[in-house]
Amino acid sequence: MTACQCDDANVIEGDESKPTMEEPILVTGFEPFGGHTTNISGDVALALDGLTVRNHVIESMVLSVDETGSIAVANRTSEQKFAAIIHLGLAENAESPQIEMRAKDILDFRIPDNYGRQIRDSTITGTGDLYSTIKPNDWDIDRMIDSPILSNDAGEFLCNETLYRTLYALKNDTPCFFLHLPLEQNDANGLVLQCIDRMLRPACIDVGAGAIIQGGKFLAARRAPNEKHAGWWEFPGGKFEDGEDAAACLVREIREELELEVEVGNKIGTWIFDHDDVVVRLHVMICRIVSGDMVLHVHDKFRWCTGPDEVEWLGPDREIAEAISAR
Ligand code: PCA
Repeated sequence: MTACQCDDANVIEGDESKPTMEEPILVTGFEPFGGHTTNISGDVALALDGLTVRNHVIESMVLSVDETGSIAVANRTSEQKFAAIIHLGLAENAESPQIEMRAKDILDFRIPDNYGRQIRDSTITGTGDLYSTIKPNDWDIDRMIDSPILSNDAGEFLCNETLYRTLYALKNDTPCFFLHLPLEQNDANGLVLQCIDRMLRPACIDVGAGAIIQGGKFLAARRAPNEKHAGWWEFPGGKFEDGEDAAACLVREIREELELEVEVGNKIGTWIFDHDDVVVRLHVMICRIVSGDMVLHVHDKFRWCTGPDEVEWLGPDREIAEAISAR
């Protein structure tokens, strides 16, 4: 390589003024309130201050449990852009962490806030409920730390008010939601970091993966040397094209990759897998060959497997092979 080519490779045009720091992530918790002497949400926020997720530094704030606290982040968003905003609060009666998807346009305090304010049966703006700007379908919630659940009810107190005021103020698509934490859980810090990672990672790409089954065995194919992830074994398939579902995608992909005509049967399951540069949602379907003689186009080898341990699987495909074998 000449010096010139080498230089070219490292120069990104117009990059001189680009700041090296990415936008920060804002994590907020609350001070204790009601009869509590502590509040896990404020403790977690402080514990994460200064950590880095996907190249973004976490900045934390502990909010007062009153109107000033509820509006603090809304005010900050007018001056500063964040890569993601996650509000934390204590849900004293919850058994699991709750991913709050909705901020209700309601205030109805059972107890006064820390300033002595007690609002009953009132709205916040009168313009209706607002919704968190995250895509939980891309999160693989079932496999997250401490089994969080999706919730549509953030209460009628300060947590709801804070989420509402922040969403109302946000003029862009900054991912933002509220995580209610129960009084006790195993790893609140880990869950919050995992939520932040989910907020910052790319959207899922839907991919069909075919479990081609014949004579009690299932087909594994090895990615050819010139393909991405060369040498790893996988279930044949590929990205959904516009308008396709998993079945239509698999009929087309298996025709293109293997020159086989297949009939698509039941779904085995869905797996979300983060390859770092892309996140895929694999829709794994049973396929049965109806005609054709196999010709490999993107693979260099195939094998009919009876169990999950016979090849070096790519990403989640080993887990998928286990699920198929267990049937
Ligand atoms: N939880 C309260 C307000 C502050 C907090 O941590 C709530 O659920 O509204």
